[in-house]
Amino acid sequence: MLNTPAKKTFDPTITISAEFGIFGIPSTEAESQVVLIPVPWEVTTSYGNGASRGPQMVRQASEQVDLFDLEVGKSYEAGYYMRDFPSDLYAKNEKHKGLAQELIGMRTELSNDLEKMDSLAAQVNMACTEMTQWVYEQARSVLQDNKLLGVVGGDHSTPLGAIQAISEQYNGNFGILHLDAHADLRKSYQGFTQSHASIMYNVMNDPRKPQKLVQVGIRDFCEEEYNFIQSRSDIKTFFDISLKRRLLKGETWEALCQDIIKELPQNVYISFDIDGLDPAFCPHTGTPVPGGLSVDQVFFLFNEIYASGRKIIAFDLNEVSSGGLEDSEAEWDGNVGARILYKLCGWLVKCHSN
Ligand SMILES: [Mn+2]
Repeated sequence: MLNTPAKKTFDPTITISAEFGIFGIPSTEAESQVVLIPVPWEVTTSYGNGASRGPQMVRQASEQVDLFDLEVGKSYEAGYYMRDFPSDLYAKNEKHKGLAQELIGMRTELSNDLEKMDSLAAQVNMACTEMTQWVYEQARSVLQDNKLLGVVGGDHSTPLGAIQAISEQYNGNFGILHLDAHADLRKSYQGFTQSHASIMYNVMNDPRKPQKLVQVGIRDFCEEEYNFIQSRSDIKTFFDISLKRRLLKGETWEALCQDIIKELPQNVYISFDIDGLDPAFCPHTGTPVPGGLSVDQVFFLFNEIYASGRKIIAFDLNEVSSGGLEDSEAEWDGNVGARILYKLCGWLVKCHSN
């Protein structure tokens, strides 16, 4: 049994490590039921910078979240723990992001040094594959310890290894609830096969794919992605425009949530790209798109998933970003991210109680 710790003052100068815990909960990994893996990675980020700062921003802002919560109750007593910041992975991210930027620059300038461009692409794709393997191994170790898993990115390419590990654990008997502005179903993006814009294409073409991919909030996608959605009976997309039209005509969000939940199997993995929200809640995320979900709508949806008797089995939260500013200048993004992370942890624990 843990006591509610006193709130700490926000200090952006503090270098945060695992000894500070998350949400101010002073439990060790061994004492915690939920283990979070930070993945500071944004190698293929195409537009805004700073998604690799996500784990630090969320951890820092988590100190301000009150543990008392009317929906998830005292789930936190199960203990939440974020693993230590992986400095080696962050260094690898910095190096390969540089190479990716160089390649994008050469493409833009229509360079004809094809050998160099091939070499850069190969190095970037290899680093991304190694990142996925690292996340897979981290996720496996959490699951083998009989703990509950959450991934905190990083850009949206980060959870692939975690989804593979979860799929093995559940023999493929699970669905993904994918909250995002983007369909993320591109075969590759800017020449990168493991791009943030390809995560769900990679997930759905993996032998360890889920039974169903249910996308919500999608409002930025290309024709190829739209056709891919239409061609697959195991993908159901609730486009933002369709949801908004129904709401504006007077349907309730509750009715829409029931339609979304009906598409999900019993076991639900949540992949939450913060840009699925209205950009007012994530102004510094890498690829913001107007429209989107409110925090209230998302929290309501989580509640309804639980009420339906479905089981949230793991999650990722990604694309919380500093936008390339100092972390402290994007404090709001971290604040919203931390509150979402808190609910995800809480519902995860509630779904595994009894
Ligand atoms: Mn995404």
